[in-house]
This record gives sequence, C-alpha cells and structure tokens, in this order.
Amino acid sequence: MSEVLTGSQIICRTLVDAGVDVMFGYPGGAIMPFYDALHGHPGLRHLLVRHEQAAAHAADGYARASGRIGVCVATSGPGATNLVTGLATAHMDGSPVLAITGQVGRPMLGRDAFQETDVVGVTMPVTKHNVLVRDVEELADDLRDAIAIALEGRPGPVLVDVPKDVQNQKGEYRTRPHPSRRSGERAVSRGLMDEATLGQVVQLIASAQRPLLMIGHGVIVSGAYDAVRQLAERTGMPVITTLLGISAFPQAHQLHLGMPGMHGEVHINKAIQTADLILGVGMRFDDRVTGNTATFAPRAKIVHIDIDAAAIGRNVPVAVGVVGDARAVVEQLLTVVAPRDCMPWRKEIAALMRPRVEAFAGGLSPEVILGTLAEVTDGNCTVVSDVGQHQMWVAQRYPFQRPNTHITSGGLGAMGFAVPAAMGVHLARPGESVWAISGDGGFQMNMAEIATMIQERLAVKLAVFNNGYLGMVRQWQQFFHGGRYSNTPIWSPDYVKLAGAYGIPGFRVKHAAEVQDALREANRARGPALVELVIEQEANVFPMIVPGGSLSEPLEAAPAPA
Ligand SMILES: Cc1ncc(C[n+]2csc(CCOP(=O)(O)OP(=O)(O)O)c2C)c(N)n1
Repeated sequence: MSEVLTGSQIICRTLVDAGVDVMFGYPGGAIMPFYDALHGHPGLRHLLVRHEQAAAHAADGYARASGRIGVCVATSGPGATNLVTGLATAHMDGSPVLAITGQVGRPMLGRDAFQETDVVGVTMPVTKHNVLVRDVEELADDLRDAIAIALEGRPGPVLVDVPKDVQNQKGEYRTRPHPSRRSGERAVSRGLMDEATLGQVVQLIASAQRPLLMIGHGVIVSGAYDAVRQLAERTGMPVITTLLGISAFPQAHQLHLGMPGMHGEVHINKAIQTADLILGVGMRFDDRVTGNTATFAPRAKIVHIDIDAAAIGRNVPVAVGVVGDARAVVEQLLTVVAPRDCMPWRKEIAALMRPRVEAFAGGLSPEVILGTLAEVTDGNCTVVSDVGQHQMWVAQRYPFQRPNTHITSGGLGAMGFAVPAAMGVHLARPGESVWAISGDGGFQMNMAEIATMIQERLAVKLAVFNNGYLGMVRQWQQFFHGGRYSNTPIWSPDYVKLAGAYGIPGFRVKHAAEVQDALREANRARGPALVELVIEQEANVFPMIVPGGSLSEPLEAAPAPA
C-alpha cells in the first residue's frame, strides 16, 4: 500500500505503525509542521514538558520501564541541544530512546540560519545512530531503521533530524512489514555459546571454590530474571547486583549479597577480592564497580557474558567472553550446569558480614524512610532515584522485590533525572505507585516538571531528601578536600509552599514518627504529591572506596582531616 503524505504525516504514520503511542516534547519553529500533523493522529499522545532535557529523561524512563522505544521531540537549535544530557544518559545506560528534532530548511543548512545547530554532529558521541533526513522519500525508512537500531543488541538512543522543508514535502508512504519490530518492542538476538565454550564455563562453575554471580542491567533488559535465579539456586552462587542490576534479583533472597563497588558493603567487596570465579552477566565492570582495576578480584577468573562485544575485556581481563543475550546464554547454561550448594563459601561470606554503619545518628534515617515507603506502597512501587547520597541509600537499603522496579541514572550520573524519568515510568505503569526520590540539589534542577505532571495528569510522587547540601560532593569535600565546603551548601524554597503553588499536597517531615503518615497520604493522593524529608545535614554514605582505590580498603568512617 502506498499513499502520498507530507513528511510530517509520514513521521506520525511511521510512529503509529511502529507501535508508538506516546511521546514527550516541546514545539518550536523548525518542528511546527510535525506538531500540526499531530492533530490528525489522536492515537499519538504528546506530553508537553517544561524543558527538553525532561522530554529525553521521560522518554528514557518510559523505555526502561516498558522495554519499548521511548520517544522525545524538540525543535532545532536550543531545543535539540537541550536533549543532549538525556541522550547521553540513555546512551550510557543502554536505553532505547528515539529523538526527533526539527532542523532548518535544506536551503538554509550551513548558513548559520536562525536556530541552526548541527545536532547530528553534536549528538554523534551520545547516540547509537543519528541521521539528517535529506529527502522525504527516505524519511520513513530512516525512522524505521533508527527505531530498529535503538532496540537491537545493547539498546541505546538514536536521533532523526528532519529539516522543516522535508516535513512539508510530499512523498509516498509505503508500509514496510517489519514483523519482529512492528510493536516497537525489542528484537532479541540470541547469540549462544559453542560446545567448547559452554563446556569451559560449566567446568569453571563446577570447579570453583568461591564463585560469584555478578549481574547488571542486561539481566533486566533481556528479562533473564527467572533464568538467573535458577542458575543461582542450582549452583548456590551468591549474587551481586550492580547499581543498574538492582531489582533483577529479589533483594531479600538468601543468595543475594547486594551492590558492589564504591558504596558496596564491606563483606560484598571482600567476597569479590576473595572470589576465584566471577560470572558477570549483562554488566560492564565499570570503575564504580571495580575501583582500581589493577587490584580488582585478584584471585578470580572472569567469565563475562554481555550483548555488547565492545564491553568484553574493556575494563578487566576475562578468561572467557561470551557475546550474547543474557537470558539466552543463561538459559543455555541451565541445560547443563550441575547442582551444587557452595555452602562453605557462603558461610565464609556470612562471617565477613557486620552490622551496617549507620549513616545517621538517629531519627529520620534512610532505613526508616525507605522501609516505610516499601510498606505504604505494599511493594507495588517503582523507585526512580536521582544522583547523590540518597541514590546510594536507595541502592543499599530499599527492599526491592519485583523485577525492574529500581530506575536511576547509573553511567552518566545525571542529576535532575529522577523527576522527569518518573513521568515516563508512570506512563508505562499507570496502575502502580511511582516515586521519584531526589536530593534538594537534583530536585531543583527539574522541579518545573511538576507543572507537566498536573497538565498531563501524571500522578507521580516526589520525595526530596533535604540536607541543605549537594550532599555527595560535600562528602567528598569533607573527606578529600580538608573539609572546605566550596559551593555545596544549597538553599531551597519552602517545598510545602511550592507544592501549594502547584496545587498539590505537600508534606514536611522532620521526625521518624511523621514518616508513615506523610508517605501514606502522599501515596494515596489521586495526583502528584510532594514529601520533603528534612534529614541530618552532614550524614555520609558508608562504606566508601576512595575513588580509584582498591575494593580491599573501604572507609567506614570519615578520614581524619589532613
Ligand atoms: C548534572 C550534574 N551536575 C553535577 C553533578 C555532580 N554531583 C554528583 S552528586 C552531587 C550532589 C547531589 O546533591 P543532592 O541532589 O542534594 O543529593 P544528595 O547527594 O544530597 O543526596 C553533584 C553536584 C552531577 N552528578 N550531575
């Protein structure tokens, strides 16, 4: 079938045919034909954000929560450049986001036209693929290819830049059957191990005295939860979840240890330093996990399974590398791996455990806040955390039970992520509680999105851990810069009044006894609600590995001033 449509109509039709029904964006001159064409496609819901960065983070949150392509739209120049942080976030964390940007008309390209920015050049390093569409006849295929690229293999962001005159140009629209991709869902490539490699990995698992299973975001992306759990239970291998792997394994499972690396518990990092085998699945061995790679897991052979060939051997030397989908490869392992229980090793790790170093002297502790949140949401909650100390407390202490219920900016560590990303998560999971947990710094970066939540009816819940500081940076200044707090004290508005200005319920909590009522009422509210948690100002996140240090040398208290 073919019809003659304008470029803008072709964009809409291609999106609809790819299964897209929602997008986040902000209009402007160079993208106006597309916004006009939206009138003809009521099935494409467009949510108007307050800043294009939020559109990209929201599309990312939607993509992470749904496994489908997340779409954001911006005009040329400043609209497009405002997307960059969101695209870089999605790029680092492997999230399938499609950005559609308007561009100045083709005759104006390269002439410093009003709002002309070479956005393909600007976003080259932070996208998996990008393209400037030069003719309407190529538009549909350029979009389809971009969506397919975003979803295949290690997912990632793509950008399609469409000059204004191409949006107005008429061309033929042909539907192209794309069976595996029509729904906008991820096409799984099922790279499997050959017999020799499979035998090698099975032998390594059978003969190891101290094996560990270290799982990351790839387990969530590929839906490998059941397979990984079976592998752990069959072999008794203790399980470590990276920051982005959190919630890929039940937090309270007896084989679950927790998060490794810079803010990993001491016994977890010690287990890594003692292990003789690490089976890394769908993770990158990034520097926040490994510390100094020269001292990382000195006794361990590493088997690394990842969909991204470039990740294997990049940071740590591997004994066996397997390029493949986490679920497919772990399921293949399950066909042959023999049962064992690793009891002596598990006891050895248990003996290393000690009571957690409390971040707060008392009162309103992260345990109380996060434990209560899990309780009042009855486990039916996705937590979207921002970046900083609160993010680490969530990662260390929230009792995640269900898969993919922890969403955060891991690789880029982009403050301001949580509030807009939570809007995307909410759209993907309208029936569930979605809580954005931010610090007072990160919250102030994108709090303008409360207006979006109201206008678009998104019942996102907002928790602000207010310590009056850019806490994580203040902690580094305390530890490593002689306690000189340079530009980390940060003033906040009255958050309860702010909530009032937006017409949403607002709560200020200063004492542990007030936590439950505030969180419960906010959670129960029909629309968005905001809870400010006034926490101890100079609390620190422990344990901590000094940046670039060895996992064997954790800090469990602030170092003495130099
Ligand atoms: C966009 C951006 N700018 C700067 C940083 C550096 N940074 C990392 S954590 C942090 C402090 C965060 O403070 P806040 O949001 O108040 O959270 P807290 O650490 O106090 O929990 C900063 C400034 C960053 N990660 N992202």
